[in-house]
Amino acid sequence: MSASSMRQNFLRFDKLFKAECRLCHTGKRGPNVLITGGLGQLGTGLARELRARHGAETVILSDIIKPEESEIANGPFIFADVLDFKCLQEIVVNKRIDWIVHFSALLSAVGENNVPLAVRVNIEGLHNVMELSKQYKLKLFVPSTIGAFGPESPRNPTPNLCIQRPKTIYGVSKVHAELLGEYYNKRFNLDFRCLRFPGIISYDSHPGGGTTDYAVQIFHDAITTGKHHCYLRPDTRLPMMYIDDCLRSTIEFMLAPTDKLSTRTYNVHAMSFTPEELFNEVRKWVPELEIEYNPDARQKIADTWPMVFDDSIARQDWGWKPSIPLDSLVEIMITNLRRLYKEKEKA
Ligand code: AKB
Repeated sequence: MSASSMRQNFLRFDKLFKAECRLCHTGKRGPNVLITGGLGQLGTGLARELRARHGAETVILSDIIKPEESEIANGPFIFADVLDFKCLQEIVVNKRIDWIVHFSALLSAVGENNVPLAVRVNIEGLHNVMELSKQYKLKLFVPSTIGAFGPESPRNPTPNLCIQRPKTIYGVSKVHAELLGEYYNKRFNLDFRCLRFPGIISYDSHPGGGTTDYAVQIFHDAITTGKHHCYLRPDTRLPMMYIDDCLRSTIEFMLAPTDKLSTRTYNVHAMSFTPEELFNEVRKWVPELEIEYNPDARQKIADTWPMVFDDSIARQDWGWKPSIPLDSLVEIMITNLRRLYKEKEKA
């Protein structure tokens, strides 16, 4: 993104944030935000973006795992188990929380390996944050996913509203979240907002056990071993997005005026590629990279997911537009990972 469009985005967010501040406790600063599952792939990045605009103290990262020094260097961190309603309630009250961003969840591949835990975290945990958000009139963001669709859904493209019969516990839990959130919105006026994300690609944080993880791992392998073992077939097309677009979509959507929203759950799209297409792009930077395809259980999951997302409703309603295409994504990943691995070597 160019410096002038970054500046334009910043000014636009700033105006929307000021409007938001009139609605919450914090007077002139931004809303107080609690991020659950904050040490996963998206939490620290979102905290960094929000803190840069409105001060470190306004965003509390939470998780049940012990943070690295670097993850807590720039603002508050607190232990929070989403299965413990009282623990969450105490944080909401004591820290005067206005928004919850509920990232805590088991993703598609790990969910299949531990269904009871996925049910607890993804469904019971959601019930806790939803009930709390209703009681304390918080704004609640819950990410959904391309995994909320199944083989009966149209797959190229997948519209915002169509049949959803996912075949993973992750997908089932996300459809449950979408429906319950929309119900709480209509029934109790809960300000529930939900984006369906594609596979998210980032260099400074790791995805935690999804079906789209290969699209991050291939970059690490390109720089370290020069060989990538891909667990999907070369022609498996899936929607993907660079993390900066994902975080920007979250902030823009959270700040979108209510009267612009014709629904509470939106598809967001950026690009769509196969492992072979990604491999060919990465090889422009690392010509010696090799790939071997050994499809495993994740292939079965990917075969039921959308190939291309139709996000026209998000574009129409609140102006969603991705800004990072595949070639830029590959350049960002390779140059930053080269730098990070060099720094690691020196340390
Ligand atoms: C997964 O692969 O499970 C996630 C997702 C697409 O929601 N990355």
